[in-house]
Amino acid sequence: MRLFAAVLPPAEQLAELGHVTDLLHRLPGADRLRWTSRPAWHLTLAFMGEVDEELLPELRVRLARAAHRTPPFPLRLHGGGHFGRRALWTGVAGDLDELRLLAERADAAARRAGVAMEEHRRYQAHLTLARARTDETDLRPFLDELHAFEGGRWQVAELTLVRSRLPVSGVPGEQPRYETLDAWPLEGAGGGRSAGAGGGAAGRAG
Ligand code: 2AM
Repeated sequence: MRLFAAVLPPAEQLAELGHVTDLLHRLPGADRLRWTSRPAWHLTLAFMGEVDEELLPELRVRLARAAHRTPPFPLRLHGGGHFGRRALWTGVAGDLDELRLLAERADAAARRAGVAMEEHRRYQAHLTLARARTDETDLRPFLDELHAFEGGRWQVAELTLVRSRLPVSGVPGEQPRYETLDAWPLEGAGGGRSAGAGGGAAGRAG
């Protein structure tokens, strides 16, 4: 099954983002983008791809441990950005060090559970809002609108394991469906940056 670890923003923050995307949807050219839908909005910590079901018990144990080590931390949705000429996203602000550590711990947890993770890329926290169908779409008006976006702060309190089911219908533009498999509370006491998979340990593990 196709899995990833994520932080799911609370309903209030998703509603705020919904107001912004309502504005974005009205901009010229919006129909040339494929928009992600609110139930699918998430911040990926670690993308695992296809994971053998046999690995799940060990993966759960290790993700629980990653959550146990990490203290709750503040985050807010913030601004916007793009990957290449096609992917439009909103970013985050707040305790980005703790977010990055949680991402590294989730990555290390998966590797140690036996998941063949891709090469470790620089972690860029983002929530994908839309993807352009071609390189010709001008993303600037959307980025301009997102520029001033500041979502309300929340306390990240959970690490979530999500299953992604890719569309099988062949209908163009159909989105994957996401299902929460499990979630673990962040329980670290704080000041935990020396505990566990800090700075690059994820790259060495496995
Ligand atoms: P994206 O939003 O930038 O596409 C589920 O696919 C989640 O995992 C998405 O948030 C996706 O990021 C992220 N992800 C990271 N690496 C991926 C990969 N190689 N293939 C698919 N999704 C990936």
